[in-house]
Amino acid sequence: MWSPPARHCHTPPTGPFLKAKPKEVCEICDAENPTKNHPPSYLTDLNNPNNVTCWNSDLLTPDKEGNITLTLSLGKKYELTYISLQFCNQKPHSLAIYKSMDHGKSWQPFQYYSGECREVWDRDHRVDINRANEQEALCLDSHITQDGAGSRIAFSTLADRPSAEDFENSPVLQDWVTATDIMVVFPIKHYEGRIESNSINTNQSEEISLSEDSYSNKYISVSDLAIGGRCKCNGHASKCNFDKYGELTCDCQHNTDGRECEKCKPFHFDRPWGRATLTSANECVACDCNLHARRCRFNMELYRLSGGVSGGVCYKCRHNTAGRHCHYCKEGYYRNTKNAMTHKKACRSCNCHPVGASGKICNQTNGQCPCKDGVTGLECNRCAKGYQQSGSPIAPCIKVPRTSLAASPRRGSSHSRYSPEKGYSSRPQHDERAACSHCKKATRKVNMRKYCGQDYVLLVSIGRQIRSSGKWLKFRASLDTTFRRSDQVRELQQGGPVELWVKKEDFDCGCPKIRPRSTYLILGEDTPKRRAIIVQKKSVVLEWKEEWRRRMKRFQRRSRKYCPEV
Ligand SMILES: [Ca+2]
Repeated sequence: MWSPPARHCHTPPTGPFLKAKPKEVCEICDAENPTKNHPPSYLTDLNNPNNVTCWNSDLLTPDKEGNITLTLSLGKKYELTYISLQFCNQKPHSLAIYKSMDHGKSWQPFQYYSGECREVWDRDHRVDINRANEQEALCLDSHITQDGAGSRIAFSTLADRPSAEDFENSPVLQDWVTATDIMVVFPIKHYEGRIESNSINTNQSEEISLSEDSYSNKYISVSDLAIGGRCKCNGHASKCNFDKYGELTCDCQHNTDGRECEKCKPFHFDRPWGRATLTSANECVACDCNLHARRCRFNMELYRLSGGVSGGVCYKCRHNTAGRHCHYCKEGYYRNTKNAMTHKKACRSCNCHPVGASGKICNQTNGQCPCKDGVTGLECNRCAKGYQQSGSPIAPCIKVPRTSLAASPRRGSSHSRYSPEKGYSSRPQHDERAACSHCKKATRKVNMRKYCGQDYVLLVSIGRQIRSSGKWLKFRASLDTTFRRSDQVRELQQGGPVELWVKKEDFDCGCPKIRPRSTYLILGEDTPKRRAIIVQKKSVVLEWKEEWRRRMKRFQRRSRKYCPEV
């Protein structure tokens, strides 16, 4: 940008005791000679009034084309408050200040100066700045018209901008004052006329005197270029440091990142990035992925739907989880409630049996696979009661023929054509014909006769097994509904705890078939045991279906008439 001018002339300062007007002195520049060079470093050295150092431009000769420019790279984004230039001789008639926000790729005007704005810059002199055009550059002539302005031209970036009072809330002005580079342009064209009126002495002597007509405005000479501003960190840092590449970078806080803290740190995308203000730090917040994801993104729609609480969406949930927050198990897996959702083993494989199940996807909450007809078990790996293995992969379990029901279902594994690797196993309740021969044919239906034939009819929820003593298995239970009252039941509290006793040999044979955490309709006879409902030979135990309730209510109403006695 800068090359040493061939020759410079200046008028030495006038002392108070010197009456004669000093003569202009010209000298040949010499980059090697510290007293005769004028490098750009003199723009930014310490501005000492007793030893003024000046940067000088090329001579503004008529044949010169283009402009004299001074560019300054700030290296990163700054928010500028002022730019000032101190001139060594007469202030130039015209100059322009441009700024770049993209390290010099593009430039936009910041401020113009000229005695003839229209002629030199094709701009109106001093347009009004209002809230609609706060990023418009002004063209001023104050540096010429105002007396006592001295040899300094100072541009205040926020002067005359209406939103300056509320700068923190004005993205337009925050953008306006932001710059990575500054360029000052002195248009040569403007000097042409004057240069022509002064011939340039080509004498090679080192010091020459010229006419009194000042020659000093034929080159630009600046003693000080000062720029005021702060490292732009969007309110998220209190200082800038040099990073490992030697570049000035904000010391970002509030989980922000980037040279200007202009974005959120990785994995902190639960809320949109925002500039910190006087009232809010606008901190970036980490995504909630239950420790199953390392990456996430922000979704504005979800953020709005949540009422401005959370907009993070997790990427690539691991450990067989799924969902925005990796908060449930993916298809083919179900929740292992023994572990917290954040645990690596929060989800278990469904492991649905390839033959017994009609699909591979189980209930995501309880792990129940979809079983084919007659198949039971969480993984659909055995035949239900009353069914036996068929050997067909389409209907692996078929109903046991009625004739054999009273006895015991045949074990079908001996006929099975399944390979052992597939592991399809039958776990019949009745292994030995003799062992379960005491079981009578199971009742499937309750009629008025059966209803009347028992002391009580109760709806009982079975809890966990408590202990087994001798031949009895005991379960914790609660009395849900009394459809038919008896002497024993009168003393039991509705909804209160009772025990259910079943003979171990009956339970093992599945007569009755009782599973914990299920509800049963029990028809039975009073026993001397006060707090226990004892399942006996004559008892009827049926897994409860809610659609039976109306029928039970009807039996209850009719019981006075139809049942001989209570
Ligand atoms: Ca200087």
